[in-house]
Amino acid sequence: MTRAGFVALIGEPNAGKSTLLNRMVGAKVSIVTHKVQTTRARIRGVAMEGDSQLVFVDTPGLFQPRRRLDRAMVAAAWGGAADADVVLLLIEAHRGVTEGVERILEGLGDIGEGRKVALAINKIDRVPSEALLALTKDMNERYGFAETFMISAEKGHGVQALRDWLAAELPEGPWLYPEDQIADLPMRMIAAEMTREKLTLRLHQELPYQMTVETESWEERKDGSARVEQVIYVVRDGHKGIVLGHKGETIKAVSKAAREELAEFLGRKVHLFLQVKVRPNWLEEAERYSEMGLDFKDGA
Ligand SMILES: Nc1nc2c(ncn2[C@@H]2O[C@H](COP(=O)(O)OP(=O)(O)OP(=O)(O)O)[C@@H](O)[C@H]2O)c(=O)[nH]1
Ligand SMILES: [Mg+2]
Repeated sequence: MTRAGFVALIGEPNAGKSTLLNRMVGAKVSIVTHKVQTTRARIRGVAMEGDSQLVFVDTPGLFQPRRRLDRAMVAAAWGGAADADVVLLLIEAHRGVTEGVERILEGLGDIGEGRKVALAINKIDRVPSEALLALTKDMNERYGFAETFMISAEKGHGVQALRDWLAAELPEGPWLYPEDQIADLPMRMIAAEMTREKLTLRLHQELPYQMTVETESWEERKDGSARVEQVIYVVRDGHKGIVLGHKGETIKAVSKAAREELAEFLGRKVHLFLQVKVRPNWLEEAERYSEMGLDFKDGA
């Protein structure tokens, strides 16, 4: 008998949700940075475990939203939890029960009805194991988790046990995706995310949050390579200068890193062309949100 279902990964920004999704899938389908609020929309990755097909749903981090984009991201995250068969809450071992975690636990009250909610204490490589028992106890006194796992998404510790448990929890039924599919995200969006990751890693302070990347054209060429054109939207002239960098050095380095990653992902040659456009109001434009896979009205 086969099983299949959705596992939503929720948690504060930076908890390691995208790192865990990539590890489960065995490929990098969701971008990862050391900065908070990296993931902006729901990203599905597919993993097989025995006869079970686990569809992991990576979500934006849950935090107190201020701007329109924040609200749309948080709505997408809770929406992912509400649609899932199993919800997995990730917290960071070294940070413990933060105010942000407390707020998420309040929010879980409603979502928890009719679905299993499990806890994953992530980044256990950063704390001594004695600390984990106290944290497990504290969290389980606050919420009735079906199970608690101690993992390191980055190093892989504890991940197989989590996988086995999830595979057994999913409802019986036919698989939802072809067995060899690893992501449910258009290639042009994966490509735009790769460029956004490289930019985020290189740019400082607020800039990554005020920037978005879209794939404008994708052409398959006769020689088997792909020609990809992307636009980086920023809100100010000054930001454009920063993204370009001295003598265009920054954008050149970003373009090279993104092109190499995309070529490796596709297993063929890629020609990547980046253009920076100043668009003071992109954070208020419905079209930008739909390109990211977000609901504009949720950000109202
Ligand atoms: N030490 C350690 N670092 C980790 C682990 N898992 C993730 N990280 C790091 O934590 C940072 C955030 O990881 P992400 O996977 O981007 O976190 P996220 O929860 O998806 O973050 P948002 O998309 O912003 O909500 C990155 O620098 C990761 O390398 C872990 O098990 N141990
Ligand atoms: Mg993420």
